Amino acid sequence: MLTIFSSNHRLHHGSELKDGSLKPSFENPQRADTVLAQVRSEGLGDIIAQQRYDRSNYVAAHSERYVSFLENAWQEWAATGKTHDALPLVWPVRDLAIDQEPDFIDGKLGFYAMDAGAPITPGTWEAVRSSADVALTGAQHVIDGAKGAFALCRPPGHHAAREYMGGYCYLNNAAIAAERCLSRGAERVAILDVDFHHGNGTQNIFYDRSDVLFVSLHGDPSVSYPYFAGFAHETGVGAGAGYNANYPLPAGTQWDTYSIALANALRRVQAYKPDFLIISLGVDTFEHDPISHFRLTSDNFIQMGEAIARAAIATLFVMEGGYMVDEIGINAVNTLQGYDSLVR
Ligand code: Q9C
Ligand code: ZN
Repeated sequence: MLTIFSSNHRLHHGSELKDGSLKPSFENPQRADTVLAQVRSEGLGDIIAQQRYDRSNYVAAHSERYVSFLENAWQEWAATGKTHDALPLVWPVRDLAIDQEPDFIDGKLGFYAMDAGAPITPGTWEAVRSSADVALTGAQHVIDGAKGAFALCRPPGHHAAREYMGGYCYLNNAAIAAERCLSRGAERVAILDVDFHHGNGTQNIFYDRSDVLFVSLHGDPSVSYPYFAGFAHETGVGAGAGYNANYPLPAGTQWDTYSIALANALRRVQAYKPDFLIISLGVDTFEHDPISHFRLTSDNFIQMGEAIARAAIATLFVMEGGYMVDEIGINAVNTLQGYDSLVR
């Protein structure tokens, strides 16, 4: 299958709070470069650069003012004399005011973030928009008739909601790709999120809509990030009622349990009869992932790709998480090879 990649991802290398101090983020440039190297060494298929897309494609899944915030945040932060990563330190929880955007950058950072896990650095916006462009280029390939494509996105996107960043995510690449499919004639798009963490951002964007089905397998949010979304009772609202399906699974989940939930999720996807399937492909379900708690093996990712292929829907794979840098390439490409082995 075709891989779409942007070297602009290297412009984003931020930090995160860990054990009481700022350390280089687990979400680092080596991740995407390792996946790319594995795509090459395995001969998965051609590798192409992203096309440039207009910002209206981002606004399709986000709000105008949020996209403007992302575009301008570093300049506003740097104008205060700061040179280190921009991170929020105050959030409008519960009864605090959310009716107006703050004027000052410190307030804006909290207004547009769910956590302190999405640092803004000088190169963040260029990397973020390029990552979305990678997903859009991949979407265009399946729209044009490809049975599969791999958008090697970095930074990831599935924690980014219509109006907030978090969890290493800024623009929601999978959601932006889904909107592109709909704007080019698709009637229904399904997004299956297999990242270890619940895709709260994607759920948020499509929660009240029936034209995008969101299905997610993830660590039980009562004990795993993002903690405040991903429960089984979250099934959608209004026109979206019944078009959101969460499969929270306990810490320590192995393939025997995971594969049953995956089969149920795929049955759900097939019953929806989507024109396209988008996989939010996080491989942080790996047994040795440093921040997650499932126990999938590298071979299990081949089985995952085969199971997805049996659904027989044109599929765009969008890279999300996976933090065991040594194996992220093997596990991501195993999934894609499993898919390709049954789709021709
Ligand atoms: N000390 C994705 O996989 N918290 N995001 C981790 C680690 C945030 C993960 C805490 C995890 C976000 C795309
Ligand atoms: Zn994750």
